[in-house]
Amino acid sequence: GMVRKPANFISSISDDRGEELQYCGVSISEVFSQSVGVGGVVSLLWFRRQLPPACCKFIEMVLMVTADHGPAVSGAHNTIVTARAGKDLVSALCSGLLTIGPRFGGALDDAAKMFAEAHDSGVSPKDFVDQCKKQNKLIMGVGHRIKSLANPDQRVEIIKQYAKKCFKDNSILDFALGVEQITTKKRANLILNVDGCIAVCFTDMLRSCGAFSREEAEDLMSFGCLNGLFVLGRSLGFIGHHLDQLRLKQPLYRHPWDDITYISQLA
Ligand code: Q5B
Repeated sequence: GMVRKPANFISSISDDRGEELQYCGVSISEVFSQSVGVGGVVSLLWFRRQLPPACCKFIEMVLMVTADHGPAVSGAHNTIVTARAGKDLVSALCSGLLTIGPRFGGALDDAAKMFAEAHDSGVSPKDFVDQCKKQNKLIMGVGHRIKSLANPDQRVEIIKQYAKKCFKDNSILDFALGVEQITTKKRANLILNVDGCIAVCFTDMLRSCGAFSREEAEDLMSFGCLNGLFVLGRSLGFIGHHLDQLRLKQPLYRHPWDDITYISQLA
């Protein structure tokens, strides 16, 4: 008989071959007739399932609170400098995205891992903070340049309140808030930050919403899906900054000499 040539590619999230485009088996007509929203589309394409409405709404809230945090942060700054150097939208966007990492915006997956592992091990928040200090490890998802106990981050409040109201379990969030109580005694800006708060609430959601086995939830986190949420959300802002610079007809940026300390000397 005929032997089918083995395929070079395997894909499981979308299909455009039939009459209608499908996102994980759901036709594009149904995506609209069932009003699944952006959160529902993310849930189909990233998690390959239709998550309950409270989870889809949470995904949308995460995208909304991470959409922008002003022109001064690393990523927006890069986007603006690139736009002003005359580059196109995709280049300016990518230049901004490439700054997302462990210090800026890309701490979510590691924060989820650190807090979930610590919580699951049964260690107390105080002992966890001490262990990290002993190992000289920063706690991912803790600390902010400008936000502090005296200047709380409303984004964190919004996420926290929603998780408390809508998720069946908040144990990782509660553990992280216990950690925050200890770290803020050392410095007022060592708060649970926006990356950390989203990460712990998302982990509680993945574990308690009933749509994932524990193994599936762990896998998703190891694949980097939480940083993906920040990347997706902040892309909205970076594109906005690119368009804004063109609208404002901003010239090439050159950093002023008097704001650079030149220390070049022969060693
Ligand atoms: N210390 C965020 O640092 C920042 C500590 C800590 C224990 C910690 C720092 C950090 C972990 C990574 C993280 C996400 C670099 C941040 C974001 C999105 C954003 C951004 C925006 C947006 C800030 C001073 C002293 C030192 C440190 C100690 C600091 N962090 N100890 N665990 N996590 N956090 N990133 O203020 O004894 O004096 O030597 O790496 O979660 O990116 O808006 O800007 O939406 O765009 O520069 O919100 O916290 O302070 O690094 O000079 O540290 O605090 O060991 O202690 P800073 P540093 P000592 S959210």
